[in-house]
Amino acid sequence: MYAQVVKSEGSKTRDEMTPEELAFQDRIDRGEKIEPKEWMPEGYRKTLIRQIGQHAHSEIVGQLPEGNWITRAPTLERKAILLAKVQDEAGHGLYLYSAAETLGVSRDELMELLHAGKMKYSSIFNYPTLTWADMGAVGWLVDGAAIMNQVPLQRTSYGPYSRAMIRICKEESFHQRQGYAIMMKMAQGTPAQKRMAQDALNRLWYPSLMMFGPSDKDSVHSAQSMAWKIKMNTNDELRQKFVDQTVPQAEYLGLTVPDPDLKWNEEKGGYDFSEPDWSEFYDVLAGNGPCNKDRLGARVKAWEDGAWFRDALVVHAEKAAARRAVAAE
Ligand code: FAQ
Repeated sequence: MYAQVVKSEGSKTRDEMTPEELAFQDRIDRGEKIEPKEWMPEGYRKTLIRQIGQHAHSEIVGQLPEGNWITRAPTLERKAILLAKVQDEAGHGLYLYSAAETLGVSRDELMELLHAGKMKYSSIFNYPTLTWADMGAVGWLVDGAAIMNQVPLQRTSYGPYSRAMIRICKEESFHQRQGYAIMMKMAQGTPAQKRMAQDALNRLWYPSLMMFGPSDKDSVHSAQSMAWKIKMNTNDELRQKFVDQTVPQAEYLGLTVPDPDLKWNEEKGGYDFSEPDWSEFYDVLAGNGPCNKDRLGARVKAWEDGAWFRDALVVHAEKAAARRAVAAE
């Protein structure tokens, strides 16, 4: 199985593997889960920290574009739903930071790397949320893309990551449905509301397609990550599935996907569609998206503002431990 996968940068063929690496690869190929204290190649550990850490950061940075609308939600019910969704994202971040901690990296270390710009978070969160319809489009498209990527990750080879994904996916489906419900309301509303819904789709369509990462020919990590079952599908496979699922949903809403070349291809049983502008993608990754500075600035500020509370928790824990030690004497 491993030999069939295209060799990626830094990956080894079976002939190049040590006996330990071969035994590890065989466990992966048999579908066994790898657990924290077990032996693993250093590259496997590093790749997991990179991907899980990036994913965790995406969840907490991803709170910001929607957090922006909590105080302006149109009804009490919408506000309660949005609040719950944004809180769920914080929870997802925590499951994932905990999964990363089992690989020997602390949450504080990951935060430091994020704040120093040395770790990434999903490009999508560097775009602004300009109208209430964006809350619908984020839930529908962004959570929709997230689910498409994350459902297969429930079967990923690293136990703690796979278990975190099972919980996360349950909540993400609710997120997508609440987004689609907002889109339905807007699309069936006044002409101005329908225009807002269309405008949100126009702005968020291509950034959502970018969430799956560069096209397969430019993906650095896919081959090795798939051999290790850290990733279960290629970026293009998931992007195609997302387009095929989402286009009929847009049609049902009476909205137009902003791609003049979008066309059903009978032969492949899927849509042909235009690629996103990859130069824009790499520019956003380099820190030059419309909101990169705001997003990172907000995270750094939240971290600094919360320092007194983290310190107080440590002091409290130390005092409680000291009291327990005295009581035990
Ligand atoms: N944004 O070789 P590949 C959510 C980087 S869902 C930023 O193909 P890989 C839920 C990539 O890291 C969003 N960077 O990389 C939510 C690598 O750079 P590096 C988060 C990107 O890892 C919804 C380079 O490009 N989900 O937050 C992106 O094999 C609503 C080369 O790319 C996950 O993270 C991008 N879009 O595949 C929250 C899922 N794409 O690290 C709130 C888990 C690529 O070498 C509201 N992650 N890069 O410096 C994955 O499945 C993978 O990491 C991919 C990328 C598919 C994202």
